[in-house]
Amino acid sequence: MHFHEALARGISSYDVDTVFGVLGDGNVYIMDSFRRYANGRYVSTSHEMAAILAASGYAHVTGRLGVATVTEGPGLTHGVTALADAARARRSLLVVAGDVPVTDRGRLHKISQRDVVAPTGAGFELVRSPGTVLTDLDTAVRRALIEHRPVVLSVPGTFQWEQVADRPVVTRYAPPQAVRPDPAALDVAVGMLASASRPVVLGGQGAVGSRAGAALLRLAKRLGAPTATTLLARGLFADYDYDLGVFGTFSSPPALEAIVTSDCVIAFGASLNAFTTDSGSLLTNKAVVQVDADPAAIGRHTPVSAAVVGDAAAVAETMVEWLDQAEIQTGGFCSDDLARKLKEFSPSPAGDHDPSRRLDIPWALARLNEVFTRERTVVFDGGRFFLLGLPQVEVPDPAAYVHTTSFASIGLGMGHAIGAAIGQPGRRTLLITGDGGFMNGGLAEFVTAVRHQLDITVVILNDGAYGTEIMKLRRHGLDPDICMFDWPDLGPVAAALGGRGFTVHRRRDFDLALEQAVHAGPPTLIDVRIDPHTVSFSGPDHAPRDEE
Ligand SMILES: Cc1ncc(C[n+]2csc(CCOP(=O)(O)OP(=O)(O)O)c2C)c(N)n1
Repeated sequence: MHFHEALARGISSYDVDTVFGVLGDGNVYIMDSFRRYANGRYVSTSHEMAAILAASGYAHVTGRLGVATVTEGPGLTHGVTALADAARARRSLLVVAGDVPVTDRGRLHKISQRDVVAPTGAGFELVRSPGTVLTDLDTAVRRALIEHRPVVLSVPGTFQWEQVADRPVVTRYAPPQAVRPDPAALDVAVGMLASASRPVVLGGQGAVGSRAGAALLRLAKRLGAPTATTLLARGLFADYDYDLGVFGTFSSPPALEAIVTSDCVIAFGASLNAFTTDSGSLLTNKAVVQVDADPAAIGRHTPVSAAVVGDAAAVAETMVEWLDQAEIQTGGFCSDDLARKLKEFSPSPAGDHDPSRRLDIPWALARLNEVFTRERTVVFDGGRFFLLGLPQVEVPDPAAYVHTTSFASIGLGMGHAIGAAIGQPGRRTLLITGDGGFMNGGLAEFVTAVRHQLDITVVILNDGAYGTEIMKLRRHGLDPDICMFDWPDLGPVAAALGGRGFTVHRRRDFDLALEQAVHAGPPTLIDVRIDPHTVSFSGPDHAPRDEE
């Protein structure tokens, strides 16, 4: 068979039924074969950045390998930001990148793909010859799954129409195993838990990945400890009365109070970075036990008192067994008072409900949180509104929150939302974005959402400004004029693009738009007009103080 057919069939043999991409010389035959011979779904986006982001969002909500394809030269360079974001978010992606024929020296698209990929943090593999295509593909897939990052498979155009033998794929990928802890390391850690009187169990992304939520909760209950999560593991313990929510710079006041008075933190699959520890200050004067399947994660950001290398669920279960066997008495931190404070706290500010008032971010997000169905995937773009609004919008579980700012870029929300909507069609996808982020990377991909009729609702918190930059200029007493924009009304724009669109200025209009948005239909955009001068420009400063 032709090389492009062998590669397409090979990709599909990894249980891949959906590929996101933008086509060109370097990949059009491969994707044609993917549809023709492998019965695959090819989802075209407007821009390569969105194709890779969509694969990333898809990988996050499904837990499967995400796959994207780009063509030679600018096809790959357009995807660089998305590769950097997905690498930092630790998403397992295969990115099939067509390259120019090696014989074609003068080709305009020519660029060293390996050098383009290197600084993004993604991996790189080359198809070395037509005969090694399936081995090279397997290496790329295996690395993406094991290394939890995108791997770009560069496919020289010279091979496209060569004949290759029809062979089955032989994979060298071994699914992850629950690594049991070293008894000596466990002994030290359990000793610390046994002597703690106010421990907190903290779950991070690593605990989500190993499906350890239930085991961690059993340990927390055995210890009489509250739970907490990193930002990326939000919702891991959502139904527990003593769940503090996010541990770190996004903690609520009652959660912070509990964290500050705790004497021991046991972290599972959490890197303990500066956001989680508030630059280390939340761990002062506490015993810190870090559990991680990856030895390289231990102590990466902060010194710890005890370390256990192993699978989160396996370690938590063994800890409970040992505490039981030694008949260790624990408890006391989970009081009725703590449960009450956590329950009574609401991130939404109290206020009047006058429907004729102009819209502001806290009110709009509180309303959205209340009205928009709970069966939702929440995607936040980046900007000042993210810092103000993230705690207000609840997520049912960690897979239902797609983080898009691992590279601190604005404009990556819409691409992620597309992949999330395709990966979890039974859950409605809610994208919350600023106007700056939406114009940066969203508008062209709203068209993609319409073309594929995706169930996405986009809420634009539109203050007609780069709010984040306004804050910065104002701090120095400078005129924020250069950060102000006069965008057109985006509601009618969305309607012209084939979606449902609303531009709303007052609370009552937002309610009317939401009433329609809660019913499934074409992709919906609500352009929420916020008066920039009503937003607090002093906003929370969530940047870690001690960035590396
Ligand atoms: C790709 C990229 N360009 C520029 C920035 C700098 N930046 C950070 S926040 C921000 C403003 C975003 O504006 P908007 O989406 O309207 O959100 P707001 O801050 O107003 O809430 C900008 C330009 C960035 N982080 N990423």
